[in-house]
Amino acid sequence: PAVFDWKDPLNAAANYTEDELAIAETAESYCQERLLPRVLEAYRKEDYDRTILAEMGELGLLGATIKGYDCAGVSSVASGLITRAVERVDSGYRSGMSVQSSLVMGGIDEFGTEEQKEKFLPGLAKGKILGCFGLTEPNHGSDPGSMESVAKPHPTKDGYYSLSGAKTWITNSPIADLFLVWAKLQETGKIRGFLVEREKCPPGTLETPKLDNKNGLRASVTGMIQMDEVPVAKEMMFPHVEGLRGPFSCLNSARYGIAWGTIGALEDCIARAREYALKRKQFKGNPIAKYQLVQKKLSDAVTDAAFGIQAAYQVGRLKDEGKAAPEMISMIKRQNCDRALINSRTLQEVFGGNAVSDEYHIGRHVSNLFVTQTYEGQSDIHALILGRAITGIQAFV
Ligand code: TGC
Ligand code: FAD
Repeated sequence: PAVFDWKDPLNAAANYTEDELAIAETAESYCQERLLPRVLEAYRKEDYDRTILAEMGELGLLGATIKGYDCAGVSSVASGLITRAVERVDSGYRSGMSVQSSLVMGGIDEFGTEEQKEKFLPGLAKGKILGCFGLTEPNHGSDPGSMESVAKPHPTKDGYYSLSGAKTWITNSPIADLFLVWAKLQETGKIRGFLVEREKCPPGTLETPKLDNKNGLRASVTGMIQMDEVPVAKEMMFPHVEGLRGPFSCLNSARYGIAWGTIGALEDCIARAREYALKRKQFKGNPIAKYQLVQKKLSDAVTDAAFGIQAAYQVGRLKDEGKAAPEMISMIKRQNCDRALINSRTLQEVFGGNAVSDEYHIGRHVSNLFVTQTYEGQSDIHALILGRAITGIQAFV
């Protein structure tokens, strides 16, 4: 007879291939055994351990959908399962991985020259080179098309551009070796992608100050990229993509991953709240799990998590067939981030005063999930992307 499993209510596991199940198992074991024991200290000290990316690289978890260049070449569903496993522990750990895998490696794989791919992808795949993605600027977040960063012909070095401008809220920037920076080419006014290597920047041209004292995503390092006439060889520009299509194509993969990941975080909240509700007794020795109001909170969260996984799965299969429209990704990114945030916040109530202690983990997920709802297109921006597709009318400006 069919059995209901609260951990996988719609039996999503039946959809996955043997390979996908094995990859999910590897990722889950690594995350629970190696990441979970580190997360509280990392979060308290706002400290990201860069060896995590090397460990993930060893397991083939970075840039996992890329074929060749020492990458695993797995399906989009498998990469979603990896992301979900990592974010079950912490959204910040998933963030560090997403930037490396989807935004930097994905960008190079899609738009880089063969030389750029051979030079950077194998090192990025092993976590030996650490990447970051600079799109957002202090004055331009939701509207990156208005960016001010500029690439001019270098005044003294032939064959080089000179990059100037500032990027902010950049995951991994303070410790990154390689910067995928988006700036407008002065000659054309069009946005182009540039690969900037920290070690090649003359002193004083590139600064990456850390943004301290965040109240979310503290296990991930975030900073600025300040560029003052950084010399970049012309062959370090992506040759064939111009305009916002470049950065947004990278974002399609990262946003897809966030749709899986945030459900992983919600699933962790569910498991912890369920366990707590079964153990905690109030009023005549009853476990609080006996009370209807508590059961409803769990039912809502379990339902949203199950629907979220099914939707992400569907888009993953379409992605591999080349049939995933960006609006589908906006839909699952927005819905899963919003539902994960709302449900985790409601489940926080189940823990009573103990929710305030970080050892119960729930407060950390709630704070992190606010960030996931904000970056890679805030939820209202994704609503407007969907609204434009539904009505044909642009609402941004
Ligand atoms: P719009 O007119 O819509 O488009 C301009 C050009 O871009 C193309 N395009 C896309 N191409 C591929 N995939 C997509 N999803 C695309 N969306 C748009 C479009 O076809 C067009 O191409 P072309 O060739 O005709 O020029 O541009 P717009 O300026 O009106 O865009 C508006 C809007 C709001 C949709 C867009 O600006 C937006 O999505 N804003 C949100 C900004 C955002 O997501 N920033 C993310 C920064 S990176 C980050 O947060 C990383 S956090 C990572 C972590 O730590 O995990
Ligand atoms: P704003 O654009 O100022 O938006 C503020 C509010 O106004 C939002 O609610 C927004 O929805 C709303 N709003 C704006 N315009 C409209 C409109 N037309 N209609 C209705 N509502 C609107 N960026 C990178 O490039 N790389 C990274 O690695 C990266 N990592 C990040 C890590 C963290 C921890 C954080 C917090 C951010 C990161 N970001 C990164 C930046 C992130 O993508 C931006 O914060 C996000 O795109 C929103 O931009 P903003 O903060 O400038 O908000």
